[in-house]
Amino acid sequence: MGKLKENLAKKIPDWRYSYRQLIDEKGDHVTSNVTIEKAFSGMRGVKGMICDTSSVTADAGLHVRGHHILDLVHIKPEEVLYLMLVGELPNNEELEDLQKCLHSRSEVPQYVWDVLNSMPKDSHPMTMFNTAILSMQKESKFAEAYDLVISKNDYWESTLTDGLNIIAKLPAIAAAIYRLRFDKGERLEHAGSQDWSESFLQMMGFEESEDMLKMMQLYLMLHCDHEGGNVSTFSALTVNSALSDPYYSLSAGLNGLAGPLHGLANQNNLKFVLDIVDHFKGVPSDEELKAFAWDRLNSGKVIPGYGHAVLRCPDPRFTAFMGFGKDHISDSEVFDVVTKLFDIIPDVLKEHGKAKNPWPNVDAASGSLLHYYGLKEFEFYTVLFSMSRSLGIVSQVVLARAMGLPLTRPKSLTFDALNQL
Ligand code: CMX
Repeated sequence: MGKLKENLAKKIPDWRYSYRQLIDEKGDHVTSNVTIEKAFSGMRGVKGMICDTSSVTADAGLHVRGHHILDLVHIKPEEVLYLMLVGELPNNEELEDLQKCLHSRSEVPQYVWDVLNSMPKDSHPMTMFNTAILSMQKESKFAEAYDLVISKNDYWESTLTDGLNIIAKLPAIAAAIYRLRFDKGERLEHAGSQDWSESFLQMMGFEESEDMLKMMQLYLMLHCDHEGGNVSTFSALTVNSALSDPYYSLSAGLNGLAGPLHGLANQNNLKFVLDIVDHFKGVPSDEELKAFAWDRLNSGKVIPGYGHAVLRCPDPRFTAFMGFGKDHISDSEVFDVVTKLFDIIPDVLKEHGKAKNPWPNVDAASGSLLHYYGLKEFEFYTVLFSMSRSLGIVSQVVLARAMGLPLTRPKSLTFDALNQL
């Protein structure tokens, strides 16, 4: 774990001190008022938890450790992992050290392949991915250390070990699922690259392409984190707060990512776009597209890739993908439809009058880039989102253990109790 662990260990004592000091000095400060309406609205806007890896503002979107996401589009997923954990970007030596560390832990136990091979051939790739992670739980160093009654102050170390052990194996696991699930032939072994995204593409069986590698690095970086209250991260943190180890916590969180209102929207968005291309035999006119969107809304379905629980602007991660697409993609009906949807859908949703945020989110553009580079099996897309989101979830559970955050346990009230307030 080398430099990452060394540098994180140096930071933790100061962070612990600052947390303690904040609670001592401002512990009774009110962050939000919780109304009955909030209790019925998924706790929207209730500021009742802490996350230091990233923050999301309604008008500018994601900031990772204070850096706006559009200022980070050049960095690799490994770098964003380091940034989330340590609070600073790694230098070249620290990056190489982390890549080496991940590479050295990347071998996947044979029983994981046996589990995947025994699953029904039409299992969703997300089910396979989360099952593979959970099946490795017996490897947990945290669970082992907990049984040996280590100090609470040291929980973060074995949590970090588990987290990096899992992250290191995700490219091989995801690539194997891709090949198995979509009949791409035998599983491919590591070809030796220490770059997390490159070794993933190699094991998937894609020809070497600098542009595709750049796109994959961007993809796996952009989805890394979105503060602490989103369904996947919040679920993972809740499970981890019971001191369930990172294998349990991560697979629990990623099960939430598999929902159509969350990460699954990326597969649904591309399906929507392909349906449009198919229906109109190409790129429709504005009027045709508008009518198509209204038909979908009138049938009670959401427009996947649009709307957000926190954002009230076009998601900067969408902007990053569109920027990449404009620089690298020509002659793609799919990308043209995605571009046109951005012109049409916000006004349609405004007129529809329900969505609080009519703008595109991260899932509105990502699929069109994957499709362009030949990764057309859209049922696989949420696995890619999961690989990236694992970086943020692991970072957050490591920090939660380092700060000794307690069991998550909000209070619920019965309808009668609320009614009597
Ligand atoms: N299309 C149609 N209706 C939408 C909509 C959309 N894209 N976005 C919101 N609405 C509707 C909601 O379904 C809700 O309707 P009801 O009152 O009938 O239940 C109403 O507008 C109010 O919702 P909201 O407060 O604006 O949005 P929420 O915070 O409840 O939900 C989200 C946010 C993302 C789930 C929602 O916008 C949505 O369903 N979008 C489409 C799915 C999607 O793209 N999800 C991915 C989000 C990013 C991610 O996590 O990956």
